[in-house]
Amino acid sequence: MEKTVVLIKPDGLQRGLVGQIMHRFERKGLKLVGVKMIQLNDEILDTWYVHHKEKPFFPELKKYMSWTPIVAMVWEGVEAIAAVRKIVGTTKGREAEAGSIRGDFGMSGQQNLIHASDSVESANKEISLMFKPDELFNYISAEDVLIYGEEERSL
Ligand code: 3AN
Repeated sequence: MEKTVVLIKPDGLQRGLVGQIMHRFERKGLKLVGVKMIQLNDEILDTWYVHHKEKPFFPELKKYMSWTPIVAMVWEGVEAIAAVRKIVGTTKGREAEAGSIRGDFGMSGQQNLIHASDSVESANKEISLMFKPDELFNYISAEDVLIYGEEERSL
């Protein structure tokens, strides 16, 4: 099974969308294996968004991401990284597919409510930046047998 990091960004928290956003992943059949609130600082954001460091919007992005605490989560499932990115939608809310979180709740390319890991490498990096090993949980969910076939459960 894959693990992927989802952040509910300051606009998602301020707009009271935490419950609705988490519900999207729960109803899909993904398993919540870690969750906490955290205040992002310069040190984390410089590493997190290293690929955007030279972009003109970087200072504004950092200001926005540290405006209030965020909600950080780890969701687990078969090919969870791609499945979660589909539910999140493309970067700009106004262009994102209807039915996706960004498509349903947002208009902005910056204030786009949510972050989701885009590869196994970024998921691993983001998990280690956000969570200590004892903040992630391995447990059996009664739903596992309903959500996956027997072979998929060992993926
Ligand atoms: P995604 O979150 O869809 O993977 P990335 O990784 O390209 O998109 O961008 C990371 C974050 O940087 C976005 N979620 C958004 O907040 C911000 N961002 C990306 N592109 C822009 C832009 N052109 N102007 C302002 N902010 C941006």
